[in-house]
Amino acid sequence: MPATYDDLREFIEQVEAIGALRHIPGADPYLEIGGVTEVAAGMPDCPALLFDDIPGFPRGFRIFTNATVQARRAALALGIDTSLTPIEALKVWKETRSKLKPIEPVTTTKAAFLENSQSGPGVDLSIFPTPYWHRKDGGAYIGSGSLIIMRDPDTGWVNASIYRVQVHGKNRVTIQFDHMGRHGNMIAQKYWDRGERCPVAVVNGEDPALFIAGFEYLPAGQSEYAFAGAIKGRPIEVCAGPLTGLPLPARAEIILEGHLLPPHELMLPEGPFGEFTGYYAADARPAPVMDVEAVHYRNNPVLLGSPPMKPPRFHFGLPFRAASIWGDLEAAGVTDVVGAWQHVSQLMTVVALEQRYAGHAKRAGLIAAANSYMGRLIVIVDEDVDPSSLADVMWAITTRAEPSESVDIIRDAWSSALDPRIALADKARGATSHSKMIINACKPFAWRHEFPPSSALSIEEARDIERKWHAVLSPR
Ligand SMILES: Cc1cc2nc3c(=O)[nH]c(=O)nc-3n(C[C@H](O)[C@H](O)[C@H](O)COP(=O)(O)O)c2cc1C
Ligand SMILES: [Mn+2]
Repeated sequence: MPATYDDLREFIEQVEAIGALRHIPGADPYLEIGGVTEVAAGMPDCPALLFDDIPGFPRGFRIFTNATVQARRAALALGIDTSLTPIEALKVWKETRSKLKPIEPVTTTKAAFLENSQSGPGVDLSIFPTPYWHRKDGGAYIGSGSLIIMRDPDTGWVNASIYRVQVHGKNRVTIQFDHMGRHGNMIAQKYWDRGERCPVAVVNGEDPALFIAGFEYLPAGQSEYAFAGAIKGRPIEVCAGPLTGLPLPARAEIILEGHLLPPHELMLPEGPFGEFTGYYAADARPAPVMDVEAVHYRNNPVLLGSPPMKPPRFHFGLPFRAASIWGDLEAAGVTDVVGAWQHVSQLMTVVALEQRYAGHAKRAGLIAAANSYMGRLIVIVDEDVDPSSLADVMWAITTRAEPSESVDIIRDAWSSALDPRIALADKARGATSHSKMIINACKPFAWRHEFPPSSALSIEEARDIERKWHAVLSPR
């Protein structure tokens, strides 16, 4: 069943309907909204939060956070059955994702975001509550989960992915590209190379299918809009922005239009900004500047806020990158994989498989390690271990792995300048790789049948007991 919401507001209603929304009046955008978001994301049920009555701003100018930080709401956003366990839901997503057919957006001239507009000298971003998320941040960020829209001047390809957006005064923002290979940077560079400014739009308060699409690694030339359409099983409606002509999601909440200035004209110090590792890996650095020349917003606009937080809190309660790795393993011909997961906000990858031949587990481990961005720890477990349960995984490591035999270290592997454990001097000379540890926590292949049997219930047995004895074990 595909996702049924048409915009962020309808998603918020669906979150409310499953009892997962909390209304928070009166919180201050300076650190308090960020603080409440972080505390709530650390609670067992990680509720979603809708902030209103924000001091200094009109009632109705709202901020929505923790949208998809919990597994059930990540499933809701994808239109996956919310009664599935997290690992079952991820499996459904892995299978759906491999078969998704892009659905191109359709154009409309009726856009909700045109209800209110500012332009030229009338642009004033200070009318929106803009959180200062973490204490050591370099400023307020209107874009923590916002889509950046640009069009390739040669091919017409429209890219729509997430880069953070810091506010610098009433009509200026910076956009941060982690590296030069970000599609937004590649497109902007084409304009800059011709001595032109790059038309750009920042979409704040997009629906969660767009939010998820904006995070996917899609090949250059493919549009995140079409991927979001595929998630929903119907096209995203877009409307040409009055200033840039860029296609913009018609039902988005707050949209900034303008131009990204060539770096030789102006750059501004950006950040620092609390990162998903739970650290500030870099100080303020120069970033491209967007002159905001028009702003459009719906009545009572809702900003979608998704600040990075200390692990295990993460933007997505289902580890989507683990679904990609699971798909990569299958594509590489590794059979019998029964599950994949990531813990510690993507920094640890676990693959579960049913060992069929000597070296099978290591084969999976090497592929998973190669594709684990910034992840130092990769663990392979047998099929009876639930990779989504850190407790189960640690049980396997401490009982089935022998450190002197079961650990491999891979050097000079994929990380990033955000890695807190890479020395600043190394980063400065571009040495941002790190080492990865693969732990084979499977029963030793050669004597797996003689390995002491587990005394625990199987996953199915435990599930049957829970079903039968539910009323006694969890009385309402
Ligand atoms: C909430 C959130 C914030 C992100 N912030 C940034 C950012 O500031 N800079 C960046 O380069 N990537 C950021 N990313 C990662 C990119 O969105 C992601 O890698 C995406 O696939 C890049 O798309 P592209 O290939 O079209 O450039 C963020 C992702 C999420 C979910
Ligand atoms: Mn892209």
